[in-house]
Amino acid sequence: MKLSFRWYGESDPVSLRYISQIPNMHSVVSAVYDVKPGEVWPMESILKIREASEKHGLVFDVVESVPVPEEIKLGAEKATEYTENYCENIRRLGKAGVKCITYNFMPVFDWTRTDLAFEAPDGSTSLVMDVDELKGLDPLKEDISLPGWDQSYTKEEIRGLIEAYRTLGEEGLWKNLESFLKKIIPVAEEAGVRMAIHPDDPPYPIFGIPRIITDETNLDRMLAIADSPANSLCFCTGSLGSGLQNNVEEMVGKYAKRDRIAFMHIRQVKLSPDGSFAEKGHISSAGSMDMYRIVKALVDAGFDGYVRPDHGRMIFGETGKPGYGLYDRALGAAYLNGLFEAAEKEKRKEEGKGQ
Ligand SMILES: [Mn+2]
Repeated sequence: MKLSFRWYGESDPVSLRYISQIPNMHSVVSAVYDVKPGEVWPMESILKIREASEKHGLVFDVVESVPVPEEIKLGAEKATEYTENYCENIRRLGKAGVKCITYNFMPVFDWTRTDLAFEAPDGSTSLVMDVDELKGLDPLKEDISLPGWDQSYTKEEIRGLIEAYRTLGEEGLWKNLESFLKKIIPVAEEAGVRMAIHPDDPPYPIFGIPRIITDETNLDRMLAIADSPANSLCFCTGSLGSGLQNNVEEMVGKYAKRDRIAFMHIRQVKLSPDGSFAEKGHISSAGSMDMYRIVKALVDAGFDGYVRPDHGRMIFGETGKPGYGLYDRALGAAYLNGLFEAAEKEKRKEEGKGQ
């Protein structure tokens, strides 16, 4: 595996210097942030990230994300032009040495939570989702805004988008994903890039807006659209693990064996029977997922893709972007290093090769 860390560019309070000090760190996961979704990224901006990474002995070979504009997801008039631009971004990133591009196909809102700084008894804070708080809210009827939502939309625009997606429905969204993949996957193959779709977070419909990258049945359907390693998953344990329907430990093994995981986001959630969840420290005992089983499934399948600690809590008094502080993610990275070392040694022992 190649250990990686997300970096939000020069304005990120977590510097590349700090990232490079985390043991075994290999890759920088970043993006060009000052270009609107649907537009082409300037080569200069891409190469700037590469140079900055190299200065700290790191490799810029994972992009998260090249955002898919709403027009593509909706199959709107501009979809063709934006898909061509998207293909151009894939080509440019491939030329710059990028091997993996993450994206998602979530309508309107990216991840959704009800609180970004819920305080645990130990004083740490993390992102949580309380399904009761969501119930009864209707963004078409009232002025609501949840943490994490794109603030660049006006309320009117959000209403328009929600209505358009409700009309489009799940099958309409599938159709648009299919047309998009049929165009971009051959380009990715040629560019030597693996496209890694991030699951919907959380993995169920919200406000009647369809969400389709949610569970095993739908992941199978998505991967079958283009049966190629270039059409792969960014397997996010936290996103899939916040759906009661998902057995994450088994799913990881299944897709890793088929070589359809290009990128792993590993984080822990504590899931309640009603579907509410809280993000936790990475260790198995803190939440609902067995992290050793997840890592062992990857190692046993010969996984050689990218891994990053995903959201962390805010600890040690750190402030900053919710989920993306340095300390808890660095602890997560150290923990993952330990799990991988143990699983690799275990595998060698099982194969009779000793340690
Ligand atoms: Mn994730």
